[in-house]
Amino acid sequence: MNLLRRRQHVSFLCLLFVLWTCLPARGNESSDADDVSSASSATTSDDGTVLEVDPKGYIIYCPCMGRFGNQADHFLGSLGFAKQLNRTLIIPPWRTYKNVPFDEWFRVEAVQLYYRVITAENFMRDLAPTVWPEGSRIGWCWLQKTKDDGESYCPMKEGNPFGPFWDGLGVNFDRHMVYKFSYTEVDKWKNEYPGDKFPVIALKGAPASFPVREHHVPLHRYLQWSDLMESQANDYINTHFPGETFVGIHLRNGPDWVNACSHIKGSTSFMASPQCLGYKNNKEVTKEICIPSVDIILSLTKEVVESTKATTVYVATDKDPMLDTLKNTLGDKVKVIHQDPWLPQLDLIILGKSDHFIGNCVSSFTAFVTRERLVTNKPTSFWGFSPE
Ligand code: GFB
Repeated sequence: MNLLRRRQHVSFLCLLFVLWTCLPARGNESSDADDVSSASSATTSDDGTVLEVDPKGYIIYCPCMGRFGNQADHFLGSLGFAKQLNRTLIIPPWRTYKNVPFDEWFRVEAVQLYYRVITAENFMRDLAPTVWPEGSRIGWCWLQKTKDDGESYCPMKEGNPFGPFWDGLGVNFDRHMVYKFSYTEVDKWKNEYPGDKFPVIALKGAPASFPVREHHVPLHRYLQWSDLMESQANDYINTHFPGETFVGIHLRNGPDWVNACSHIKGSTSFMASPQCLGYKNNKEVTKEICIPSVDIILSLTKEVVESTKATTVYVATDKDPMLDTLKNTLGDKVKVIHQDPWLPQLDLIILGKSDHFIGNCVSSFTAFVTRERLVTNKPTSFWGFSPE
């Protein structure tokens, strides 16, 4: 009698299990059972290399806010977040008018000194077929949208650059997940979204703040230019001002900037301004800091050229290099050079190498150079701002 009851109980459990495995994916969540098993094994790449799969899972995001400087800020925060989550960071390509693989511009090996990372291109080629196969791809967002028929969804691929970014990696999403926690609530993320249940977290935007949080600034030491980028910048220097002491200046003066600076309205923090004003401060972001006058630019450049005994001024700008005005002020003994390079990143590299750099405190393009120079211990000044 007891045996019969036990058999009935076991058959009932078997029936439940069969029904459960036949059910379609539940609501917002994924059917992760397949992904879990693959996440704890190794896989083989096209060239025969055995790739370890990270059982703790992966995280990727679309660098879909702003241009390069903004994306670099987000990269540092996302790297820090991935490490706290203990998931491998799938490094997204940079987003310009196209996807630019991270390793075209930077050394992946340098980032790997800090933490586990893999480029998105390598992940998609070598690991996605087993760890994140088509049919199991969940798009994660904070705010969902609702379709006309009332169904809600994460707009992962809506608009530019979102759609082209994921298309560039060959990713479509099968389901969505609305996450509940902020990026500072790391323990909640870990407990609620473990790697065995959710092998890949693919976020609509970067899991990071803009501007970069203060404790993530030092991570910039792991952002090192690729040999190809370094050699292009060095070639330029060696051709135009080899061995000279030079001052690098960043003039952010295009129409988008003039417009942005009209919104400062006495705030104490505006875009990348913590790079000069600090993260905890009550000083105002003045008009002179955001969009310095010609007088400010000329007098500070002259002062720094004289104090460093520089023989060259390298001007980087998105619009007006002020070449004639600078040449008139600095005289014949100082070369004033403006390259307008095919890649803005070449300006960044050269500014980073200058003996003294003067930048725009509100710009994240400047902030990239500022952080690099903190790492290399080189001096930086800002238009319209004196440190005391
Ligand atoms: O880098 P970024 O986010 O810095 O965007 P901001 C500015 C972009 O303008 C750069 C170009 O990525 C370059 O493409 N650019 C700016 C320059 N300065 C230079 C320069 O000296 N040389 C070269 N070659 N190119 C934010 C934007 O810019 O400004 C936001 O990210 C928005 O989308 C806001 O437009 C007003 O922080 O300066």
